[in-house]
Amino acid sequence: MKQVMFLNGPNANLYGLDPGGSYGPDSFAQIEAGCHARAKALGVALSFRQSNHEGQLIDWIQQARQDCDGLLINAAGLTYTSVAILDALLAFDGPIIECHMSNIWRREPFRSHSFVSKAATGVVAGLGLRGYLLALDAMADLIAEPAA
Ligand code: DHK
Repeated sequence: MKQVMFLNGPNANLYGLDPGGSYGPDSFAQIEAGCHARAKALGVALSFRQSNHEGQLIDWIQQARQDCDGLLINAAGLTYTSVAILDALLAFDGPIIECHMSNIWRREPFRSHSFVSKAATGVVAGLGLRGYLLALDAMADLIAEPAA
């Protein structure tokens, strides 16, 4: 079975606590459960993780080099600051999908420059949980074995 890792950065654990805010009503636990259900339906093994710590995220990206066929990442606030996360992503050989709950280009100008995008195969933003599920669909396609 193909393996994918979905990494979530700082403060993603707070999603859903401000339903009127930028990230919508879904809690992090609901997002995680939704992604696991979609991965199961797609026949893909999913490791879904969150950390508030840059070094932990980098360790997981490096681990994915050995364990995973594809990587999805919402680096949250580190998207705009972390050259170290970009460097770790550039060392990953498989497809990478950058995800954001909100439409980052519709928000403050400082959210318009993503280091992660320099390593990403594609980007999904602004669609909340729906976007995470679409990203998993796309990843399953990207890592599928070519038809014999
Ligand atoms: C999540 C965050 O925590 C913010 O720092 C980013 C991203 C946007 C999101 O939309 O999921 O700016």
